[in-house]
Amino acid sequence: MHGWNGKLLRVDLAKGKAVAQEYDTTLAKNFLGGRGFAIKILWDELKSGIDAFSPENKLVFAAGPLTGFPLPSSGKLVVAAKSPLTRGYGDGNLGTMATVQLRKAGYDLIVVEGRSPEPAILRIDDDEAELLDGKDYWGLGAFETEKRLKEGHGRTSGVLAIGPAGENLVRFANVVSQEGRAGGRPGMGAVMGSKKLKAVVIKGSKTIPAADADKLKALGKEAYKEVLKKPNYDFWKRQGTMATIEWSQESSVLPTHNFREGVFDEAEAIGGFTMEKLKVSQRGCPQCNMTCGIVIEDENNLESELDYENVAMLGSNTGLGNLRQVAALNRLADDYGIDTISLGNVISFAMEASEKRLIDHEIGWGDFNEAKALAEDVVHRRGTGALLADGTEAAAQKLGGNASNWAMNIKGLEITGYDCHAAPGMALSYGTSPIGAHHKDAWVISWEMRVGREGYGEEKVDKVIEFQRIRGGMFECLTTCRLPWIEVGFELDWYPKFLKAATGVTMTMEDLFTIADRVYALMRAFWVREYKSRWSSTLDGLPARWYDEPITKGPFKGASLDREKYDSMLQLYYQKRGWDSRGIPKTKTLTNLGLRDVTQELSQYVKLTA
Ligand code: PTT
Ligand code: SF4
Repeated sequence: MHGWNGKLLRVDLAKGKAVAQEYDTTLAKNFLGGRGFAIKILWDELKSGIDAFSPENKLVFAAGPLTGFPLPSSGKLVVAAKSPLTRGYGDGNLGTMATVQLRKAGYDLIVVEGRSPEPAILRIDDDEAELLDGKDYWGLGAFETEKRLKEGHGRTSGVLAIGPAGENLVRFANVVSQEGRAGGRPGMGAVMGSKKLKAVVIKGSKTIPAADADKLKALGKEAYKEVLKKPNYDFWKRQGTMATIEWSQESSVLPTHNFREGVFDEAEAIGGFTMEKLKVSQRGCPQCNMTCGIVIEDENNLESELDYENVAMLGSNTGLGNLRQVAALNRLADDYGIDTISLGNVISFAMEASEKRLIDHEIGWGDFNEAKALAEDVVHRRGTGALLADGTEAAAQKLGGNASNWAMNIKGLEITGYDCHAAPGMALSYGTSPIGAHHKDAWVISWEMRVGREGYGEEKVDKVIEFQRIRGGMFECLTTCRLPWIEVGFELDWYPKFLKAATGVTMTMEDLFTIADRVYALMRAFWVREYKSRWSSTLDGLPARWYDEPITKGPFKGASLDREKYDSMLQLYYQKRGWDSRGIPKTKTLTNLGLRDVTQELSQYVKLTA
């Protein structure tokens, strides 16, 4: 094989063993890498209905066929498992040196199974892989863990770590690297914690085999130059994703006060231009010349790397209009290893519950000190924090009444930074995202603002599917960053060329989209296998707030979504995907995608439509 190393590292934590295994070329060609590898392994190897925190769950770290080569923004890694938050398929994507080192060590992925009796560190150094005692690291933040591991194993090592949130099984704990790269929103850090795996430290020194190394090198050189030439490049380097704050405010989609509103009175104070004045440095993922991690000093004069989602969810959505305070919450989340998006959601949920006097805890909108104390309590599962550590869906069930109407999640995963009262296309994107509410698969909102936001027409369904194929399929399987394409206009047709030079395999965009559809059908099958007869199209529905509580401010005052029209859009989406009216892939669809074996297993749990 070229491009792919053709090898995975299987780690059995209970036995304390790590074994290299070769994998089949059909896995590479049919599933490509990253998310594709992860879902295929989780589908094949997990039993239906296991507890996500049991040793039977498996944690997959998967790179792709372009990872580690000198190609634009190719230093990314997918981390996946059955999610403890949603109880469905969960994954995330982070930029990290660990992914480059993994590929240079000769592997494309790591599959971690079982549970270690004591805290452990997985060390990989080319062909050597061993489990080290992690007791001295347990309880440390992700930053200190990485620092110490690099001191012990070399500064160029790649490190993936969890913080106390993962150790304490907070259901939205994630995996952290490089003090500001974090991934695995649906609790991948908690799965790592349940396995008592504190960190992975990787060093590799091999050359990744390319089909045409000279061609790949030349293409990479040309591609990096092309990125630099793009007209939006300079502005991107100034503000990165943070420019979205002003855009969201102008578009009336900036989540505010637990998604009650789409405009925030203090948006300017947390926006991209304010951030520019506070900027102290800039960081990024390996292999990238668009480095978008912009660092400011927080309330305590400590460095914090900001992104749009972090600031929208910890800022406007909680009513906090002070960027250095938002940065302090963001830093706390990175060091403790907890997802900023869900953290912002649970804090704003608590603020609303407090306002409605449903909890015995006083916390007002924009109260930084209370928000910080609550975040600490979530991480350590104390008091109201314990209620919130399982996510808004579980918290709303415990509160009862109509709390689930304003618990802002879909399938249990908290909604990311776009209010959809007046954005039905984006709402469909959230509803059909394969991991629960996330914008990563189909960020159609910017397109939707241009074509007319009121409509529920077919073109919106088509756009959601098109974006899911490109972003959720192609980029997540190639495991490269999608931002060069979406943010500066780096053309998509580079990717089949990179793939050909790396692997020798010719794939058209259509071929890549077929892989994307296969991966989507399998992710959906995974959810259905977990939910069984409880699966229905209502799981792709939206929180009642977006239908029943119109926004009261800004240019879209009075707007809310129409439930019937949303449901019709959803049915059209299913038809176009070849899924039935419950949102379950039909036998014919699965068979056409080469997933006949999936129909056999799935039909044990639900009746499939021909
Ligand atoms: C992603 C989600 C996002 S999406 C953000 S900011 W964004 C939040 N970042 C967090 C963080 O930081 N710390 C933390 N403790 N929790 C966080 N949770 C949130 O996680 C990130 C960039 C960004 S910044 C985005 S959009 C793009 N995402 C990509 C993706 O998903 N796939 C892909 N092929 N390329 C992408 N490129 C961009 O990467 P999840 P990162 Mg992230 C600190 O994890 O679970 O996927 O959720 O990885 O290395 O930090 O880069 O405005
Ligand atoms: Fe990482 Fe940003 Fe570069 Fe993407 S553009 S690879 S998120 S630094």
